[in-house]
Amino acid sequence: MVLPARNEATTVAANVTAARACRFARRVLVVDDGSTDATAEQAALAGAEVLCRSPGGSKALAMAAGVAASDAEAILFVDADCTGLTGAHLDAVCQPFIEGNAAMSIGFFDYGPRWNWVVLRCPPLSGERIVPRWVFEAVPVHKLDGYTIEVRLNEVVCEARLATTVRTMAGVQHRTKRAKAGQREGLRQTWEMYRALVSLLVPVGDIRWRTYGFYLRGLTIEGPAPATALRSSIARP
Ligand SMILES: Nc1nc2c(ncn2[C@@H]2O[C@H](COP(=O)(O)OP(=O)(O)OP(=O)(O)O)[C@@H](O)[C@H]2O)c(=O)[nH]1
Ligand SMILES: [Mg+2]
Repeated sequence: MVLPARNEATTVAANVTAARACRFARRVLVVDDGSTDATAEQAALAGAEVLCRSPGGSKALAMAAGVAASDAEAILFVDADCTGLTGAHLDAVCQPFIEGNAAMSIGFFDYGPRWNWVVLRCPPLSGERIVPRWVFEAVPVHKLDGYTIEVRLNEVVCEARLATTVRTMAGVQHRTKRAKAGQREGLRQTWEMYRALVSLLVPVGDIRWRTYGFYLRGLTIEGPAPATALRSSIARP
């Protein structure tokens, strides 16, 4: 399991605890580059292995470093700024993957009944997802660019015509950039993130959007992941 984290001292420990409680987690690896707060210390105290890299990276590069440091055949990525996340949520996200029903299984934040329906049917940008290692490694190095990594992972899965499952993680949200950096700086960072995502539309052909037809055909929307464990038929590995 890989958690990219930069300046997430407020939430990283809770997310490491959730990650460690996931029944499918073998290792919990936090990749920190350039945090100026106590992210690394908090992560280690909560029981994660912490990989400290030099500043100047990006979310995508941190994820790549986490994958490189692991020998797992499948990687569960979890953002370190989630709130309300539990091991049971992560178990439920992993379940369709473990059962062989999906090549990529994704957990979505809980936006409430009206919006969840819409969000679950949009191309997923959520960081909480399990993929086979080869899917991550299939993203060319020059495309490991910050916040666009989720779109790149979607693209690999779509191109290979593989199945995806998505589900809402009940009660899970995250600290927004505005909560972390203040209104003005947070809005600037959010703008930069969306600018990077929209710029994927140009030049035409960088992302083969028509593959989303295959995504939707291979998509299964699962019931919400509960915050506490339900009885499951999956044996603990
Ligand atoms: N190591 C590392 N982690 C990063 C970097 N940038 C973002 N992250 C982490 O990646 C995760 C998601 O980043 P966020 O900035 O919250 O992005 P987001 O959730 O897509 O966007 P918001 O909706 O604005 O919160 C968080 O755990 C961040 O700490 C980075 O440069 N290095
Ligand atoms: Mg976030």
